[in-house]
Amino acid sequence: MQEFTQQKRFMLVGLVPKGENYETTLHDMEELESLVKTYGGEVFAATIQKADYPHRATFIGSGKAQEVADVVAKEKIDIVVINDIVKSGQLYTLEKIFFRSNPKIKVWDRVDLILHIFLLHAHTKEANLQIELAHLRHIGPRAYGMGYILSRQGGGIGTVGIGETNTELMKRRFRDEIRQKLAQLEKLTSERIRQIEKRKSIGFLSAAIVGYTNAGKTMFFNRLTNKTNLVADVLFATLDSSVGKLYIPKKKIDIIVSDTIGFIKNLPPSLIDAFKSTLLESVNADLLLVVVDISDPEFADKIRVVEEILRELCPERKRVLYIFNKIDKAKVLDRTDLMKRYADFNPLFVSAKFGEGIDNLLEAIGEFIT
Ligand SMILES: Nc1nc2c(ncn2[C@@H]2O[C@H](COP(=O)(O)OP(=O)(O)OP(=O)(O)O)[C@@H](O)[C@H]2O)c(=O)[nH]1
Ligand SMILES: [Mg+2]
Repeated sequence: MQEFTQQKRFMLVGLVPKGENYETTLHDMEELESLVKTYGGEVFAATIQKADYPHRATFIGSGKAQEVADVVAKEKIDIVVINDIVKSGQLYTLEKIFFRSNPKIKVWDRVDLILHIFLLHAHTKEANLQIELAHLRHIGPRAYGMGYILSRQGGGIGTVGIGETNTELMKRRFRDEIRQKLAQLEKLTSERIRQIEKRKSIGFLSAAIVGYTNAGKTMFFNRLTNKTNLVADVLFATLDSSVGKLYIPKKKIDIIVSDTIGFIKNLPPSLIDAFKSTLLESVNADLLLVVVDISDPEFADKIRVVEEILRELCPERKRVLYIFNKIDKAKVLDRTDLMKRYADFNPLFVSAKFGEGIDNLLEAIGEFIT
């Protein structure tokens, strides 16, 4: 995969939309910086624009665009990321404006950045296919008519200028490629469904670990199942789903536990849709274990994001346990208050890292899983 050969220099651009406060945008920008680091890049400049509505042609407004162009030249920026979901045409216009500062400049939106990270971290065929599909759909209009085409090698993310090309031909290729990948993915999805059905028919109950990215889901999964899946202080370390067994003393049974891709703010529905195959394990589980990084000052906001995505994924409400993780790291931890605030979700307090609270958790799973 030719994702990056040398560290890229990034500039971030944020927009404070109507009704949102500056503080929230600042936190979002911090998260964007973590995403850039996860990708292996470094941030050399950032700017925030207050705008009630995104500008039609340039999203950030032409004055701001000019200002960014100057910084691109001065700081030798390779990639500008807009912290939002931005239309292809607007990204293209911005690229044209920044071209004079750096002819190789790339302008990405938040989704582009996430997709590039996904591509770096994908290890299974299913994950790769889902990402390629999501990318094709996201870049759709940019894939033809604007001098861009997807790199053919392994369907990777990458763009090669081709000048003037037959737009109709490209559109057809684009549609064929989507159809082909969908067919491949469908095969893998039915295999996954077959496995889930098989486990159900044997009588296995299942619990799915879900939550915001970097909450500690995989570390928690490893602790429960004695596995050694990759745990890392980056966003989206996990992109697949894996399953393991857990013995529940109270019921004297083994249950299936699954770990999967984490959630993040401002995911377009098409991206969630692309990962439906991977997320099947979670959707089909009898119990959801929502892992929350309680040492994160933004945890309440992240719980809201996770709840929103879960509502979309599983409209019929499942049994849920909130697992407040990283209690060893939390500076303030008012258990009584949290128990009250999240009483509907039977909060439990654990440290996946050091094992604290795991016995109580096994008790609770035994009680709630049916
Ligand atoms: N201090 C502390 N750190 C933890 C704990 N659990 C996880 N971590 C750390 O949190 C980081 C993320 O852990 P992961 O298990 O990879 O998190 P995840 O939710 O699977 O993340 P993604 O797969 O990237 O979405 C790692 O650096 C872990 O070492 C905990 O209980 N205490
Ligand atoms: Mg993980």
